[in-house]
Amino acid sequence: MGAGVTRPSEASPPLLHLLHDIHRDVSSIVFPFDVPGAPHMREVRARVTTQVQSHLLPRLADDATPAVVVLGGSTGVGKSTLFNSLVGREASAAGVLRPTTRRAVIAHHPAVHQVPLRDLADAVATTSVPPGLVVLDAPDMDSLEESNRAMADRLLEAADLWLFVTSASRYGDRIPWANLIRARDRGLQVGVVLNRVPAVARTTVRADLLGMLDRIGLGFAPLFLIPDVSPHSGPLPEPMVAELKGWLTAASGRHQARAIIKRTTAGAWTALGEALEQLAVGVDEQAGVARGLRAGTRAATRGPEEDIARALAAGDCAVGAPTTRWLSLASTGGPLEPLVGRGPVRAGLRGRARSARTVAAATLAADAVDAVTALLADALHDASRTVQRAWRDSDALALLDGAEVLDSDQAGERARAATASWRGLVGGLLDSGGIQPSGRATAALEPSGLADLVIAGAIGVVGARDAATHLLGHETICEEARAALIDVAREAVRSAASPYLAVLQALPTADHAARLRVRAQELRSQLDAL
Ligand SMILES: Nc1nc2c(ncn2[C@@H]2O[C@H](COP(=O)(O)OP(=O)(O)O)[C@@H](O)[C@H]2O)c(=O)[nH]1
Ligand SMILES: [Mg+2]
Repeated sequence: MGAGVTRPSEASPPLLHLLHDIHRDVSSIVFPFDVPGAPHMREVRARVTTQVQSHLLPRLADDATPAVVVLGGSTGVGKSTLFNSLVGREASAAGVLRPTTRRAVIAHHPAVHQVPLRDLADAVATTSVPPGLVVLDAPDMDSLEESNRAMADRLLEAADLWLFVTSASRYGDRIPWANLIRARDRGLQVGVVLNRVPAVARTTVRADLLGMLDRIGLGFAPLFLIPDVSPHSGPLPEPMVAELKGWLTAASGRHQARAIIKRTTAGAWTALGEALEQLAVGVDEQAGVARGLRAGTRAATRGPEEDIARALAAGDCAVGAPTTRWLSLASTGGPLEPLVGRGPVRAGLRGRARSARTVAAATLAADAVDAVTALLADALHDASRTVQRAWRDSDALALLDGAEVLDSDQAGERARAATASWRGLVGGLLDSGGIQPSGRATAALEPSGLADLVIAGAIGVVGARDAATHLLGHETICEEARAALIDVAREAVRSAASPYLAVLQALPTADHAARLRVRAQELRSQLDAL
C-alpha cells in the first residue's frame, strides 16, 4: 500500500503472476518432431494456453470485487490513526478532542470503480491502497451511540478480513471479544493489531493476548505489535506499519484468488497442474530428439572437415595446375627463374624485371587460390549434403523452413569468400612487422608478389615455398600461412551446418521441461496455501 507496493506487479496476487508465467512458458514451447506422442502434446499445449488466457487469467485479473478490510475495535485504541497511516493521509478524523469516528471512511485504489459498501461510508481514492482491497475505518464497536455500534456490526458482516485493533490497556474489553467469537464462527479471516504497546509491557501483554486468542480458537491469527509513540498527531512512522501493510496485500491476494477459484471449476486447476507435468514429459522427449540431431549435425560436417584439413596439410592442391605453372615460370628463361636458388636478383631498369616477376607471381597465386577454392567448394557441398541427409533420416527437414542444402554455385561463392579472407590473413602475416624483407627480396618482387609467392608455397608448391622462405628469411612463413588456411577451411566447412544448428538452438531444452515442472509445483503450493 505504501511506496513500493502500489506497482501493479507487486500488488497483484501471486496466483496471477504465476498464471502469467505459466502462459508465457507454455506459449514458448513447441513440439516440432513427429515422435508418437507429439500430436497429443500439441493439443494439450493449445488447450492450456487457451484455458489460461481466455478462462483463468481474465477472472483472476478482474478487480471488480476487491477484498474488504475493516479496521474495528474499541474506542480510542488508535484505529483512525492506524487507518490514516495505512492509506498514507489524514483521511479519517483521529484524536481525543475530535468526535470519535461516526461515519465510516473507505479507502480504495482509484482504479476500483465498484467500491463495495460505498453507500455506508465516505470514499477516499488513493493509490496507497492496492486495487485488490479496500480499507474501512469503522466506528467504535463499543460506541455509546447505538447507531454507531450497529454500523460497526454491519461493516464487520460485510468484511472479508477484519483487522481487530486493540491496545495494551483495552485488549480485555468485553464487546470486541464477543465480536471476535462471532467472526470465528462465521469463518471470517482475522488479523490482530496490538497498538500503543509500551516497551516495558511488551512481553507480558503479548503473551496474555495470545493466550486469550488461543482460548477462543484464534491463536493462529497473525498478531502485529505497534509500539506506543508519545502523544502525537498525524500518521505513524511508515516502518511501524510496513509489516501490516505487507500482510494485508498478501491476504487480499489470497482472498481474491480464493474467490476466483470459487468462480472457476475446481477441476480446472488440478487439470492445469497435470497438463504442465504432461507437457514437461513431451518437452523432454523433444529435447532428446534435438540433442541427437545436434550431435548428428555436428558429426556430419566432421568428415568433410577432416578430409579437407588433411588434403591441405599434405599440399594436395598444388598437384596439377599450380605446380605446372611454377615449373613453367621458374624454368630457364622464365620470369621467376632468378628466384630459384640464392643468386643475386636485380629489379632491372625502372623495376621492369621486378614488375614482370610480380605479374608472374600473381598468375601463380591465382592458380593456387583457384585450386583451393575448388577443393573447398567440394567440401562445403559435401558437408551440406551430409547434414541434409542426417536431417532427412530424422524426418526433420520440415523444420528448416528455407535453410536448403548449398548448391554448387552457393558452395563456390562461399569457398571464394573464404579463400579471399585467407589471402587477407596472409597479407596480414607479412605486414605484421615480424618480417623485414631483405634488399634481395624487395629487388625481386613488389610486396604483393611476395605475398603471392607465400600463397603458392602455402598450398604446397615446393619451389615457391623455398623461394619465399629464402627471400623473406623466415623459415616457417609458408607453414603459418597454411595453418591459417586450414583454420579458414575448417570453419567454412563447419558453417554448412550453421542454419541447421540455428534451428536446433531455438528449440526447447530439458531446462524448459524443468521449468514447467517447477510451475506445476508452484501452482500446487499456491492452491494449497489458499
Ligand atoms: N500516545 C499515543 N497516542 C496515540 C497513539 N496512537 C493513537 N494515539 C492517540 O490516541 C487518540 C485516539 O486515536 P484514534 O486514532 O482517533 O483512535 P480510534 O478511536 O480508535 O479511532 C488520538 O489522540 C491519537 O493521537 C500511540 O501510539 N501513542
Ligand atoms: Mg476513530
